[in-house]
Amino acid sequence: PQTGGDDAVVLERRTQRTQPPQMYQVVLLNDDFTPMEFVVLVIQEFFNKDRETATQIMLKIHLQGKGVCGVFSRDVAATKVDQVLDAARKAGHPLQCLSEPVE
Ligand code: NFA
Repeated sequence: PQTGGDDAVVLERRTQRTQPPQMYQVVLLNDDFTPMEFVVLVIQEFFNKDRETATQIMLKIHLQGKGVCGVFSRDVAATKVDQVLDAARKAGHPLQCLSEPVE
């Protein structure tokens, strides 16, 4: 915008490109009770992973405490979290899932 001949401001605006939207990683957390098989099925179902990839992600969560299942726009990430928590609750498992901004 015109700011009355303030060159510093004009240069700033000309080089500031529109940023891509913030992305969110959906993370599953380890616990001592949720069966491994349930976690694998959840990762396959809601994150569209094949069984081998889902198993690798599950084992990473089991061994390291948490693991990223996918990266999405904010709305899609929130929906994934809801879907996972709903499935876990219905199955009676304490599996926890959250989303967090990437970087
Ligand atoms: N730690 C769980 C078990 O030993 C498996 C698990 C993995 C749970 C990943 C939650 C997330 N049954």
